[in-house]
Amino acid sequence: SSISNSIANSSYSVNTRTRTRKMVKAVSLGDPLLAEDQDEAVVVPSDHLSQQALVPSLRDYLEMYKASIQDPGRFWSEIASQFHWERKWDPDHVFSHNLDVTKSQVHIQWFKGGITNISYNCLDRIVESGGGDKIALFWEANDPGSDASLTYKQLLSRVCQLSNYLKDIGVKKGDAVVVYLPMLMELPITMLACARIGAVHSVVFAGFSAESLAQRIIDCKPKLVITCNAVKRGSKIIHLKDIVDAALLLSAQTNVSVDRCLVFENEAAMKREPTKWQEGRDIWWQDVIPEYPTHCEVEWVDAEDPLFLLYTSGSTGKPKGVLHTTGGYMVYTAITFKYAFDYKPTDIYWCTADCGWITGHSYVTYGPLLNGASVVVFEGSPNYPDSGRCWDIVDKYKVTIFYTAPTLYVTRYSRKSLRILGSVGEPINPSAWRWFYNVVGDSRCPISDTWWQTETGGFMITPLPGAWPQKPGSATFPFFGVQPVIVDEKGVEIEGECSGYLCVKSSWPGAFRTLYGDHERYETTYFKPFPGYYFTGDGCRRDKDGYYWLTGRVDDVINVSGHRIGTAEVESALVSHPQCAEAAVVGVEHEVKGQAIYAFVTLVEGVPYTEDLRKSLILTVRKQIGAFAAPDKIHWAPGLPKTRSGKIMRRILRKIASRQLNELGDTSTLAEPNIVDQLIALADC
Ligand code: 6R9
Repeated sequence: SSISNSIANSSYSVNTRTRTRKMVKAVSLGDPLLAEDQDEAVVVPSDHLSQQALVPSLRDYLEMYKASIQDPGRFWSEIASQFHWERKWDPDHVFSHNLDVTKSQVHIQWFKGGITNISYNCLDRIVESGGGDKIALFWEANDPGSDASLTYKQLLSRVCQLSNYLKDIGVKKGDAVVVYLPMLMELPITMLACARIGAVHSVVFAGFSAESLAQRIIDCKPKLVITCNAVKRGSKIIHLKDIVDAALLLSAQTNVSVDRCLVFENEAAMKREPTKWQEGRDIWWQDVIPEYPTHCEVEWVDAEDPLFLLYTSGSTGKPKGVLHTTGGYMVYTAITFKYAFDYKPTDIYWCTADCGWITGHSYVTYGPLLNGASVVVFEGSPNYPDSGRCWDIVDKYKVTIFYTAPTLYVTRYSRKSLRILGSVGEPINPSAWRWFYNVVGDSRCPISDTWWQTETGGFMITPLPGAWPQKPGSATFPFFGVQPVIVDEKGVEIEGECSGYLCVKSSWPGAFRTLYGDHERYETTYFKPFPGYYFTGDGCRRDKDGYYWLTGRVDDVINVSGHRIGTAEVESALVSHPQCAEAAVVGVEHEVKGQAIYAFVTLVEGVPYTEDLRKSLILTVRKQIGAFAAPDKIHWAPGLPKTRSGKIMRRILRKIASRQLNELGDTSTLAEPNIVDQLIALADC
């Protein structure tokens, strides 16, 4: 294909060019570089690193990459064969897809007809091949000094007990189970127990409010909700069961009733006594689960049977239920984990993400366990009791692969055990990259800046450690089987050095298959903007060497510390406040969080804007969505800049929010142009 050729040609030249360049640049690695210098700054892997890497050179990568594009069926069949399948897929139809909405319905299928189980592949397969006594999970509690661990054999037993319980209460293949748990070992256990019996888990991040949880419960109508009584986050105790109670009450008002709520007693946070209880519905985990047998037959499922639902923010108010299926997701998460982190069986791996997000699904639970890895699961926050906590954990477990978000580099100093660093969630700027590399990684550990999304299931553009020179701030090249394309406004593919909208041509095994209950929205959001392609919602630049540089969302999604928040969600929370008439939310650059939420609000006539009202508006958002979505700034607006047809001109609001007042552009199409001056005058009120 032309894309792989263009990468091939440009990258070969990088390799030779950068080797000579190293001598000039290597000494200045820690220096701040000017933006125009970015494309030139490279970090060349040491020979030692390359020699031991799974993919030792760019040449090896290109060979594999070309094979994956030229004959995807063959390439992926070979990889899929490493797993256990009760029955193999049809070798003549390894995959089938249509990404072109103008032709017919969009559909993606991989390994259809193949029968497997991901929980079996994560656990039984490892135990049967002699890995039973290896630690699967190291669990580190919120409070230092408290920890636990499970071997693969023990994890399998725990999973089986829960699976048996779920079966016993009538949970069947295809039923949804909502999981509202913090980072206890019971969270991955629950995911694996659902998968074992073919139930579809939907994990809701335990920082979401009762309203947000209810919204998700109403959408997927689970057979039961699994939660815990309370959790300690830093020095605060959060009563999760109360939040679930409120959510179930709200769901019942919409005629979605949930018969059962399984509650894990998280003693470290709170004893069971004070927990509010609904007899008949609520049941303590510890009272029932340990009674069940530690063996549970696997429910074999089709590769295309659903594995999980994960809700994510879009540009309208209603969260989207991203649906992943079993076979393709399994193969894709496993293999991306292996290559992007150059995984070796001796590694100790820690991913700081919560299982409430996709990173926790693919790279805390499934990807690493499918590789038989030892995974650190951390309940707490990285700066509790102090900012050295992260590094204490790295030392304690001798972590070799550390995967985190750019905002998490709280205090930064090197740890000897580290071998590979990973970054995810938002664009990492070159100076943060250099800190991570020079200080945390002691100029020794390659950084895998992994670009991907809830929708993609696994890594899409990522460095492979040791295979090629890195450029600080660039996610570098596509993973095997992934064909990124950059298109212009009209959807025309641009070749070579360019910037535009990032799309993906063709499908890959980890791709999501639909939005739960709304295939039309799936097509409209992702496949209609640029027919023939999957549209990512991200902007992207490709430099002259073929490296990809992600530039952030181009739609109405704000990325706060790696958490996706739809502007429309925050807006609808704000306008639900009785004194708020209208709201427009934009993202502004933020030094630590990447982006911050900036809200313009107009008030109901006659209502004065006060400090109390500002606080109460923020509280409304915290209550409706969660603390992480609270606006950093409320900008009181007497009116919003609108076109004559009534469309809010967000472009102008973004400029006002970031105080780029001489870049407001054309304001002549506004219905009331003088609004802009009023907003500027009120900016610092
Ligand atoms: C995995 C995850 C997806 C959005 C994505 C993009 C941003 C993620 C990134 C990155 C630049 C990276 N993003 N990784 N931007 N470089 N390495 O975060 O999934 O929560 O769905 O967010 O995050 O904007 O479109 P998700």
